[in-house]
Amino acid sequence: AMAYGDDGHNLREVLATFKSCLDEKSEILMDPYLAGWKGLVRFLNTMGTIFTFVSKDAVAKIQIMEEFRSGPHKESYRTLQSMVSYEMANNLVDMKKNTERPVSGCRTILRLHRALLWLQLFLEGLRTGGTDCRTSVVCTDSYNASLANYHPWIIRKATTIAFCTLPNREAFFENMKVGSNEEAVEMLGEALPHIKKLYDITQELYSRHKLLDLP
Ligand code: 1PX
Repeated sequence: AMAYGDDGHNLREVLATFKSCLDEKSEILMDPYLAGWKGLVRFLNTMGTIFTFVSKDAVAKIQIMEEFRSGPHKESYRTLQSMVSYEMANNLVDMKKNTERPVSGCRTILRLHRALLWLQLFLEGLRTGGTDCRTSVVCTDSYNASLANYHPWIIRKATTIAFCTLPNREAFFENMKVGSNEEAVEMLGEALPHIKKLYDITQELYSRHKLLDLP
């Protein structure tokens, strides 16, 4: 398999993409937000085929959003804020399950938003964990504190099994292609506040519009 970073990408660049999401009005730009997720999926694809079920779902959601971004209302999907205004004003958001409307951008982004909390917790755990910290434990704890609350039993089970295959912290940092362990820790310390900010702004936006429980 091609090692991560061979195509000129590394995790530093991926996380920097998230940093570039905020515009001058503190709105979250859709294109770099999706580009950030695509970079994470590329990284995930180097972690073994056991994670295929995860990357497939992430890719499907990215594609839904890319279709909105290239469709007739693409300007309305320029930022997360404009998406929420547009879909709410045009009654495009399904508040109940099993209705006939097509999937909304709001519910699709909500899934990625919840995954962003997992990412934040996981990276923070990697950053502050000792050299002998177990990444599978850090990953499971982060998952249980975030996404697991929204997943059915079967997904939680599959996810927990896949986490057991994660390499140790050193190999993980090696795979990130950002230099020494110390440099990886420093890079994470620089990137995490930006990810947290994106998460907090989206959380506030969704909470204000009562969108946090979209089916
Ligand atoms: C240095 C760390 C970088 C690691 C990068 C990993 C990027 C992971 C990208 C994961 C994106 C996951 C999106 C999941 C969205 C979701 O919750 N989907 C569920 C609900 O969707 P629905 O449309 O039905 O309402 C869906 O059921 C999910 C199915 C797949 C399981 C998702 C498990 C996510 C676990 C977190 C990622 C683990 C990767 C660990 C590798 C270090």
